[in-house]
Amino acid sequence: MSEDLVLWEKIPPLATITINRPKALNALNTKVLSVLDQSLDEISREDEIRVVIITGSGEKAFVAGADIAEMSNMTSLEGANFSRLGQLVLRKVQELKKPVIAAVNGYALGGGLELALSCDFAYASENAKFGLPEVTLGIIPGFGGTQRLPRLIGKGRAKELILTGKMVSAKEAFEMGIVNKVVPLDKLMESVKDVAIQISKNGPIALSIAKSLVDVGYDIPLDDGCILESRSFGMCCAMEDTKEGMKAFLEKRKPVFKGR
Ligand code: DAK
Repeated sequence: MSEDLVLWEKIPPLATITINRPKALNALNTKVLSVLDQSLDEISREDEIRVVIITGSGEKAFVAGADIAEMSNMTSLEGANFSRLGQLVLRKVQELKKPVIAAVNGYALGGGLELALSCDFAYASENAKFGLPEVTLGIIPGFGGTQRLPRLIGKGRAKELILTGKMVSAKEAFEMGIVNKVVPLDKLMESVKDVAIQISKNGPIALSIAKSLVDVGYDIPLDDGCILESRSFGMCCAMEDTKEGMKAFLEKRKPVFKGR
């Protein structure tokens, strides 16, 4: 069943999405992208889910890229549609109103690295490997890699990865700023869940606004970003959660956020 290509489980306040094609190292084909798209829609409607984790099935790969077998037979139109589907799904990850963390448990290549880049940040296992090997196949990254990677790690480092197509280790990826933390494979989900739980305790609307301010603000002039921040801050002042957060501080108790 195509639904099994992507599994998602909800253990509030977290949801974990698992790309589940381990025999093909979780490569992204049209069906996987479509089911991932549906899963994101379902998760976005669940208020009790506060933070989302994306990982890959098995111990070898997060996602080893877009599906080369499927792409090898595409016409120009099919290629453009496939690239657009991937870009739209990854944009949905980026714009989800809940923080999304990538738990990179192995190869994150091509579209797999691009999926991780669309998340808010990533932790990796020691065995993980990263790269954009598209040019070795005579193609270019098609799911936003030429745009998101330089924004994250700078143009020079991004171009080195994109133009060589080489793979780097989790340690190198950490040093470049692609991932925030590297842990042994058997500690990866525990580490990601720990930080996800920490995030989930914060006001959900504040999280959503802060996430979007960082993303939107990054691409506009500083002054415009600061104006956007002030307006958003003003909006926060009208929220029940803001009043609750500050009241709880003054009353020396933990806040109870309701997402209002
Ligand atoms: N697609 C399809 N199948 C894949 C795959 C992939 N990306 N990666 C691995 N597999 C399959 C292998 O074919 C193999 O299948 P069987 O032969 O068993 O049927 C199985 O997974 C296990 O792989 P290996 O036998 O190769 O395993 P190894 O441990 O020896 O090697 C590896 C692991 C990750 C180093 C190797 O599999 C590898 O190099 N994989 C390809 C990595 C890669 O090049 N990824 C980038 C794909 S390109 C665009 C849209 C999107 C994109 C670009 C343009 N537009 C339409 C404009 C994105 C492009 C990409 O992501």
